[in-house]
Amino acid sequence: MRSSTVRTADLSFQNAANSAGEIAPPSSPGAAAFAAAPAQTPTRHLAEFAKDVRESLTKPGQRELPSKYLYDELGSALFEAICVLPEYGLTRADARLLERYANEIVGRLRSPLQVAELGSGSGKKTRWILEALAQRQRTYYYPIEISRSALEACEKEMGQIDLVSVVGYEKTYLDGLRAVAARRGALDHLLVLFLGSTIGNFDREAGDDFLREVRKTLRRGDALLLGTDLVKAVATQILAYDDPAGVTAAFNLNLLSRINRELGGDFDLSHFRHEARWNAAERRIEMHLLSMCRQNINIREASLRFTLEQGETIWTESSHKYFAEEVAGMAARTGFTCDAQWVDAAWPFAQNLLIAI
Ligand code: AVI
Repeated sequence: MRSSTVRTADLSFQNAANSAGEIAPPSSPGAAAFAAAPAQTPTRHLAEFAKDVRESLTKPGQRELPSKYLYDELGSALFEAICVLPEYGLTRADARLLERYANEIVGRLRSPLQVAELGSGSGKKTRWILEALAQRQRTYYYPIEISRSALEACEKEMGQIDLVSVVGYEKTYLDGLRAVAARRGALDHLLVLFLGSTIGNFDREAGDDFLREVRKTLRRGDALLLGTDLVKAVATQILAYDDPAGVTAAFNLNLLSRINRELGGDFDLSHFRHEARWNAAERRIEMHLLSMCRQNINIREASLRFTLEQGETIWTESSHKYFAEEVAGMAARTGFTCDAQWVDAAWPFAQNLLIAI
């Protein structure tokens, strides 16, 4: 059977700011929305954008901007380009593991099983899991995504797989997951996919909090397939976030352009340089925008004027890296057990199968 439906939720969720607002820790660059937002931020969300920008840029000490705002339409397109950069092996490793081990992963799960994916994007990588599962049972797949265009692409692509029915939820991760959990039958098990190491864009504590929230929506025996990018040579990690073609730099700088476009900012992009730093203590890559000179900034819609000193930075994103062995601890702290782990040999990255206990 082929069938597909996009369950359009409240359209106010069709905005990156709103989505990530639910999952991002309030005091850090936090979680990426990981999805395309509309080209124009609706007026009602501009006020929230302006407030977030004002608050994060005026933090005492390190100035910040929330990473969720990296993903406007242009930012999302640049992120897609990052995913195919030779230096950014993360996305390919994620996909390789799913392709290679889909049968094994599915073989460890209980039937009947439904599948939900947090931030599905177009769902390309998920095809392997769905095809493996469809060999044994009719499968419901619920992509949860705040970008309607990504959701529609996903619905179109995955709806082609025999014995897979797609019901998209245009909602935030946790709202979507709660809706999926509420509609399943008493005997249905759930597999939640959280791929691509998006968990790494949370601060570690906030990541644990998020996993606990996911766990609350699940029943004992339900599963979470969690993708985690692993610690690797520092030079490799830096190149992945500071590629010679300048795509990641453009992705980072676009945040200032977005503020200029949407909030009447006057950032001069030629006075900034993209920086990727390895923070060894926190085991994370940090993206910063480095001010190349002393400069005055005015952001009209945020009612904000401030001076950036030469050498001062704005911290825009964190991407935490993991040791394969630490995932069991994350699982234990958040109500899961780590049942199995698959690690890519070419690009250290792990798919972790967590089971709710
Ligand atoms: C979405 N997320 C997992 C990416 C990462 O690797 O942290 C975002 C990214 N930022 C720069 N390059 C990729």
